[in-house]
Amino acid sequence: MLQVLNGRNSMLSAEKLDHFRREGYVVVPKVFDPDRWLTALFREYEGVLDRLAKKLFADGRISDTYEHLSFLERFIEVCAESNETNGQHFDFSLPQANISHDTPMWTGPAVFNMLRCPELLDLVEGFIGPEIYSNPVQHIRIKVPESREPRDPSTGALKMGATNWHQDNGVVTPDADETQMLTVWFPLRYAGVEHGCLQVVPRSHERGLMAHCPAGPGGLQVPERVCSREDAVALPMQPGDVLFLNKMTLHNSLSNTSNETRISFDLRYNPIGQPTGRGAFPGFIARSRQNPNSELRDADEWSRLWVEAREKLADSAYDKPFNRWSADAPVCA
Ligand SMILES: O=C(O)CCC(=O)C(=O)O
Ligand SMILES: [Fe+2]
Repeated sequence: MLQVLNGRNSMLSAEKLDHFRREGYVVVPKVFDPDRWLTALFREYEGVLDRLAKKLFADGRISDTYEHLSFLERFIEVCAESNETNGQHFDFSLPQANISHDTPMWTGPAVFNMLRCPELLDLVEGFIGPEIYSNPVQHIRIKVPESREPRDPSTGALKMGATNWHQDNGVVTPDADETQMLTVWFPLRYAGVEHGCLQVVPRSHERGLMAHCPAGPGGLQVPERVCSREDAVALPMQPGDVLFLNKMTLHNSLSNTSNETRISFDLRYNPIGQPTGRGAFPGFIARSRQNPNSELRDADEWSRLWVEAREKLADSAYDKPFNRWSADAPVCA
């Protein structure tokens, strides 16, 4: 049985919605046409990487610009040789600390279009209703094979590595605890178990917010004794497939043991008017049936909002915490 939204045949069947409610997550296959939507994205990212490689080469950080390689292979070589993860150059968000006027980011039109992809929003509408705000807790994650991944020269630790076990409600500020935040994750290339796809603990969303402990560079982790991951399910996905996650569902990613780069988007949406949990960053109205004119349709304006946020944060020595957790909590000992 299909729910018909906006005259379009949404792929959110009653069965899928039911799975989401019961299990705390659902993967919907073939939501959007990967050729149409992802080609435009890769074109932008190729430009970003080309400029980055040329700059690193000019600065003597790499011995070759690796122009002859495809985007994902070139990215591996540039990261391995520069010993930098370089992810911030591609991200459509800012870091949570040390923001300066020239902190890199990429808020190009193809990214903005992806955030507003009608096929995607049709499904989002099935979960949170037709008044949809694009929450600024969002990232592109480009994870090179661990065998080539940059490491901290003093500790030898991977600079990025697998994502720790967490709930997305745990990574936002408490003002968003009542927000109906929906996580939307999708790969831009096939993400199998060997590439480090996502894993979820089914039904963990019923357990409420769990204690998180600071772990790794800027990361958070729910300790094993707080919630077992024995029942975790790995979710290999094809480009065009989309995972929807409840904000309380415990999840992580596997390590990338393959020799290919894992590349994904994680986005969040919430009903218009609810706190995003990252108030220093700009969101926008992605869809409003009540007031269509309030929708942001201008990619340049979106990009300008991010630049404005960066200027403000760089100027203000922003020192408010981005999450509520402390390493001193007894549960983290
Ligand atoms: O892509 C990853 O490795 C982690 C993504 C994640 O935690 C999320 O989308 O909420
Ligand atoms: Fe997450």
